[in-house]
Amino acid sequence: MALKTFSNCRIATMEPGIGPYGLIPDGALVADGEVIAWVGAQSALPSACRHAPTIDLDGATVTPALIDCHTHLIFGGNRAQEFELRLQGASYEAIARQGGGIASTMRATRIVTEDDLVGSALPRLDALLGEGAAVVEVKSGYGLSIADELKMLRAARRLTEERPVHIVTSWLAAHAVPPEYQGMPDTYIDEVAVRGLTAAHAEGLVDAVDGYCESIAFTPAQIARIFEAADELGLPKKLHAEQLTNLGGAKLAASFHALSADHLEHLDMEGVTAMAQSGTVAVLLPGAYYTLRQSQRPPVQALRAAGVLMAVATDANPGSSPLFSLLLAMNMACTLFGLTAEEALIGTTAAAARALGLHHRYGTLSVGKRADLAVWDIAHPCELAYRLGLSPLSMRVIGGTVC
Ligand code: DI6
Ligand code: FE
Repeated sequence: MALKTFSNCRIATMEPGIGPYGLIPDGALVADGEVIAWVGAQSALPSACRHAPTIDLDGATVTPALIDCHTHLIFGGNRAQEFELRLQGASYEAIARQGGGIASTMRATRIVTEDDLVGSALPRLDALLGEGAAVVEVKSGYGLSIADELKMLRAARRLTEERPVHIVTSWLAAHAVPPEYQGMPDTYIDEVAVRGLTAAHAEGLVDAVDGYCESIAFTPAQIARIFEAADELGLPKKLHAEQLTNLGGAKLAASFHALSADHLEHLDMEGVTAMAQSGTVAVLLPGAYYTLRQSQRPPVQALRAAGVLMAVATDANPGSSPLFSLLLAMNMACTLFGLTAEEALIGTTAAAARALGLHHRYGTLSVGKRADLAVWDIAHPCELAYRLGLSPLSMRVIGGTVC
């Protein structure tokens, strides 16, 4: 046993059933190697743990390390020029239809190497880790050929060789129709999205399968084909749904028992009910809503009333959400979407873990889960969603080890 005690702290366990934030005001936590062996009131610390090496946290606040459950961290180039065009009045959809948008990042991603993709993603990853993240989901979707999609996911996997982080990969070949398949979206789904999935899965590159169900991307029928392929391989599913229009994507995702449906600004009651019944997590992405200056907000009150778990993520990408701060995403989820500060923290911990199917090991602080901690120089966990542009992180602990 390699016990290590973290003492003298306020612990937001995020465990349900023990009050707001699952808070233990005068707490201690014991890690046995990578796993939590004990957590509770400092006064109740078992005597066997009192002699373990101890890190005195001096009254700091401890939360589960944060989880960004929706990012596009791997990409070439940037789209600052499209930002300027949008400021002059061009719409996101119009830019996409004129060959910009995802197609523009596709061109910039195809011409760079796997090494380049790793190198350019590291500063973005470091921004997330610097605010206490330990798990980051990363999607493909800017290669749009089998070789380039595989290149993206190989680069995503390599991030774990460079930093202490758990990376979850999603196969998002169904993101846009590349120019060589223009007018032939169904052929693209068969020849690239489905065939490439089999190849990527065989190489161990895929943890989940995602799609972009949208008027400027793919229809529910096309998404269903890639989801059927995911089912055959036993892979979990997620979906970009109801962001700009309502195509019934969330309902489709729920019918496949998807882990999550993401965005959801245009979600209707039928979709809410379907998600509640299937236990599909609603991933809210306020960075995209903000960047695209949308006006319709996701139906947070209806989701809450139906008992749909809400996660919050950055959607970090070069076009619709150049946001690399989970704390700011939490603040936006409160200010723009009406989440409570506690819901925002659930959104980047317990709910985010569930949106990735990792809730058995991540997302709350209880015995048997990973000793992945964020230690904050704050007096109460509600402060995490409160400030803009100032990270109070003082320590990150990954698998019981101080980073
Ligand atoms: N996530 C996505 O995948 C798309 N929108 C979103 O919020 C497209 C991202 C992009 O413009 O590159
Ligand atoms: Fe996205």
